[in-house]
Amino acid sequence: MYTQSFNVPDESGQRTVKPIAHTEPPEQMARFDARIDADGRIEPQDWMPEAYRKTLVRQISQHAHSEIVGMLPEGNWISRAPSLKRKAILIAKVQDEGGHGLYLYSAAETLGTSRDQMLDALHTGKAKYSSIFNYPTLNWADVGVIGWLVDGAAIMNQIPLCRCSYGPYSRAMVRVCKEESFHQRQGYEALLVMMKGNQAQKDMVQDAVNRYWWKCLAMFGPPDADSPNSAQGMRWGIKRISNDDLRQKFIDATVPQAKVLGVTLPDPDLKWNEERGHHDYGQIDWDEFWATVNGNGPCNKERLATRVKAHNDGAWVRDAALAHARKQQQRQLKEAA
Ligand code: BYC
Repeated sequence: MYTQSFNVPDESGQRTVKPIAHTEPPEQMARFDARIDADGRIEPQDWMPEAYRKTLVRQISQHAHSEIVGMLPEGNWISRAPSLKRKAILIAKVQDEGGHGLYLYSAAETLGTSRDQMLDALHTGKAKYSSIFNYPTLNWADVGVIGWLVDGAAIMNQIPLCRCSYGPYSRAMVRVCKEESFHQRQGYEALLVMMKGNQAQKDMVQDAVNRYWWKCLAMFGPPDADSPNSAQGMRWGIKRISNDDLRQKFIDATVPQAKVLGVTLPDPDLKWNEERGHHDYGQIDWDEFWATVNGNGPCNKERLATRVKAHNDGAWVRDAALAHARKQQQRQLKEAA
């Protein structure tokens, strides 16, 4: 359904980017710019401007946080999955999200930040994570809809990141996208089965779609005109496709899937525009989005409290792993002496 071969004209290159005020050495800066212009990769040992490093730490750590907070709404359904098969699939999916968090924290660590710093920013509410995980999962169909729409939106956003200019991030994204593709398909398949069931099951799916559709469209971030980080992110080859263009691609890809599934997308303004060659769609509630991003969504407090508790409850595991590593190191030193 989704491929890694998007080839979309990168209009961002034409956008005017204000030069960032910096005191970077001009020669190194020129070499860096030339590599970016040639669509080369920047690796951890390479020189990079401080603002590029900071932007990557911000985006990659927010992405990592989204993965581990994203485990929570679905994790709530592991004990209530309707069959052994669905339970096994859901456990594997939630575990994958934990793995994505680990690749991404590792990628961010190559930029000189520590895992502890990043987690501290998350746990104290300073760091952002995806708005979508601050909404509740009220019924089993929500789990299917998260796979179909949330993971579908995530793949749409993440496939271009496989071509991100920072090597460790782009390589991590290749594997993440492959796994996300499985997640998306399992969600869609679970919903297809429910839509062949009784009326109550069909209603459950429609209810979940109604509650998640608009929130998924907001996942792509604010409109391009209100996106302060886009122009510079595009210039640096971190972002390859703009927030609005990705949102449009997601809508265009999802409408036919909804038809096959037999659900209605809850937007009376959603219709094909022959002239544009895309679907028109209604207004996203950006006030609600910002309230959620700023900590006032329905589940923000619960998500953070659960995350902090999980981290604190896991302290003994980290202590044990460290003690084991120290013991092994001492043994090796003794043997080498
Ligand atoms: N939620 O200038 P903009 C997953 C923030 S994981 C919260 O456009 P940028 C999954 C943005 O950070 C999905 N905040 O920013 C996991 C910025 O604030 P700061 C996560 C948002 O960076 C488990 C401000 O708004 N994916 O799918 O150019 C289970 C202005 O925005 C959101 C990633 O993280 C949002 N939705 O573009 C299932 C992908 N949108 O930092 C599924 C990597 C925007 O200036 N990240 N903000 O304070 C990206 O591609 C980009 O960072 C974004 C935003 C497109 C998200």
